[in-house]
This record gives sequence, C-alpha cells and structure tokens, in this order.
Amino acid sequence: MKFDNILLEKRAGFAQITINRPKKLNALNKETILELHEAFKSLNDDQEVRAIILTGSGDKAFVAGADISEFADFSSEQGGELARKGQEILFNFVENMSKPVIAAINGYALGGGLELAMACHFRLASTNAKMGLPEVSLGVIPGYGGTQRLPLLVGKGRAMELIATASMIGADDAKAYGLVNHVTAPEELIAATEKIISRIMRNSPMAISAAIRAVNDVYREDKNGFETEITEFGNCFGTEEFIEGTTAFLEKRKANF
Ligand code: CO8
Repeated sequence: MKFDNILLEKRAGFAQITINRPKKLNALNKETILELHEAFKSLNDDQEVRAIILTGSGDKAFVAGADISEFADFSSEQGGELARKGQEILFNFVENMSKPVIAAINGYALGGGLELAMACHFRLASTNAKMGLPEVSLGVIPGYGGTQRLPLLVGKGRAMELIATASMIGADDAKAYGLVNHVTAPEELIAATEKIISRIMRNSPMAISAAIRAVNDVYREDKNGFETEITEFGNCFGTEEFIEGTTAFLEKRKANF
C-alpha cells in the first residue's frame, strides 16, 4: 500500500503510523483521513501486529487539527457530512480497533488532532505538547467526537472550560486532568511508548481485544457493559490462549502468546 500523507512502519510485533504533513503541522485533510483509515484497517487484520503507535512527523505537532482550508466554504450539510464520515471511518474506527492504539502526542494536538488522540485507547505526551479544542474560535464546534470524549476523560467542568475558552493546556496539566497517562522528554516519547507495548505483548491478544470491547461499552447507551463483560469473559474459556495462559501459570512458566 502506498501512502502520500502518512508513514507506516512495522516493527517486531507492533506498528507505528506517523502522520506526515509537517509543513501543515500534520493537519488532517481528506486524503490523510482516508489513508489513516486504510492503514488502521490493514493493521487491524494483521495478526503480527499487537499494538499501534500513532504520532506526528516533525518536532512541532502531533496534529494541529482538521485542515481548515478544506471546509472553510462548506454548507451546513457538507459540514455535517464531513463530521459524520470522519467519525465513522477514522475516529470510531480507531476506538473500536481490536488491539491497543496509543497516541504519542509530540507537539500540538488541537481540534481534530486532539479528537484523534482521544479516540486512541490511551495517550502519552512529550513535555512540549499542547492540547486543546479551539473550534469555537473558528465559529464551529468540535465535530470529530471532541464534545463527547473530552468530558469522559477530564470531567464535564474541565471540558466545558477548555472548549468554551478555546485554550490550550500543556502536558503536565493534561496529565493532572487524566487526558494523558504519562509525560516524557520529546526524545524519549517513542521509547516510552514502546516500553508499554512490550508489556502489552506479554499478554493474550485475544483477551486484550475482548477487554477493549467491554471497556468501550461503558460509553455506549445501546449496550450494557456488564452484559458485554459477562459474554466476553465466557468467550475466553476454551480458547487456545486461555488454555496457554492458565496452563503456564500452573506450570510456573511464562505464557507464550
Ligand atoms: N489546517 C490547515 N492548515 C494548518 C492548520 C490547520 N488546522 N494548522 C496549521 N496549519 C498550517 C498553517 O496554515 C501554516 O501553513 P503555511 O505555512 O502554508 O501558511 C503551517 O501549518 C504552519 O502553521 P503556522 O505558521 O500557523 O505555525 P505557528 O507555529 O505560527 O502556529 C498553531 C501553530 C498555533 C498550531 C497554528 O498553526 C494554529 O492555530 N493552527 C490552527 C489550530 C486550530 O484551530 N485547529 C483546529 C482546527 S478545526 C478542527 O480541527 C475541527 C475538527 C472537527 C471537524 C469536523 C468536520 C468539519
């Protein structure tokens, strides 16, 4: 697969996607969103890939937002359609990936950029990261899930303040808010993310997928997360990975997943 706007690199057991439009601070244009969809889709089906890092190219930005030049003259219908399609093929798609997707926020994560990071399963940030949803300063609101995911991560009051003031917060505040899990020096960001992935890779990929589905159902009104948990829990029994995991424990050895 050939991409013009992203880089896709596979390493031992995991992959890294780097959004690669540094001159535009990695802003998400239509093509980039389509390429990201293709890349995530192929990695979701790739049994050799057990986790994915998502980051931005250059030392300034993760993603500085949706590409404003593309929607500045849109009608109300076109705007709604852009948001709907983007949510479906990228933001919700990432959230429902069967393996952990980790955002390594290496600079500005604004608007659609922060929304993309929030659709990932969790986030790390470098000390130079700046995060915010500045859409109201453009006369529009977050359209890629930001009004929904930010309150879930940081609480309603903080989300309302961030959105209404269109302000940015730094990495330490983001960590205090629960928006990112860890803060590192810029040059250590990818290594720190890989370290977490190496711990993920010791565990059962089948069980991790099941856990992602169950955790995601906390936030879905059409699902009962407790029921999902019971079903997914039951489904683990009898699988090869469950047999390997429990047998390894009883034999006092490391499981080989
Ligand atoms: N879209 C398009 N181009 C951008 C964007 C963007 N979001 N952000 C930066 N760029 C471009 C600049 O235009 C500039 O291009 P050029 O060199 O050709 O003029 C280049 O990137 C470098 O940017 P700056 O010169 O502005 O760099 P600075 O270091 O001076 O400033 C900032 C960095 C503060 C990040 C500044 O670029 C900025 O404010 N960017 C816009 C941030 C923003 O408002 N993001 C939210 C966008 S709206 C959004 O994401 C909506 C999501 C929901 C959409 C739902 C569907 C409609």
